[in-house]
Amino acid sequence: MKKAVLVLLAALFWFNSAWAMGSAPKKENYKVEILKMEVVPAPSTAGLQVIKVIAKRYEFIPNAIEVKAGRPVRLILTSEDVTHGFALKEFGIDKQIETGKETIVEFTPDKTGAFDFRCSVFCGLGHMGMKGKLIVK
Ligand SMILES: [Cu+2]
Repeated sequence: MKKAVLVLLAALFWFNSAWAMGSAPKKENYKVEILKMEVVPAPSTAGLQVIKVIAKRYEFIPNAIEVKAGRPVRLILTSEDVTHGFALKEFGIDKQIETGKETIVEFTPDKTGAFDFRCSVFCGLGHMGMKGKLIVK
């Protein structure tokens, strides 16, 4: 008698799990609600001011760069001879300009005025005189 009950229970258990696995899931299990959708904007390049600057012993060309305040600036720096540097202390910039590649400096000037930039890598006897001005209007 006990054996018959066990067999019945086992059969019920099997039937139940087989039914659960094979049965079609209830529709509401697949209900997906979109509560919030955000559109993430790409970084803004609106008004980007792109300026190419050549560094060579012992000058920057151009040596006066004029930009507008509050708009992003991208300087594309290249060297025509040896490794130079581009230091613009007022905006916390100091980058090496290696020969044979472009060095990119990006910043947004948040104040107006004239600010000195200079070579920050010793490049020869005229190194100290290798400088220019950033004019932010
Ligand atoms: Cu230098």
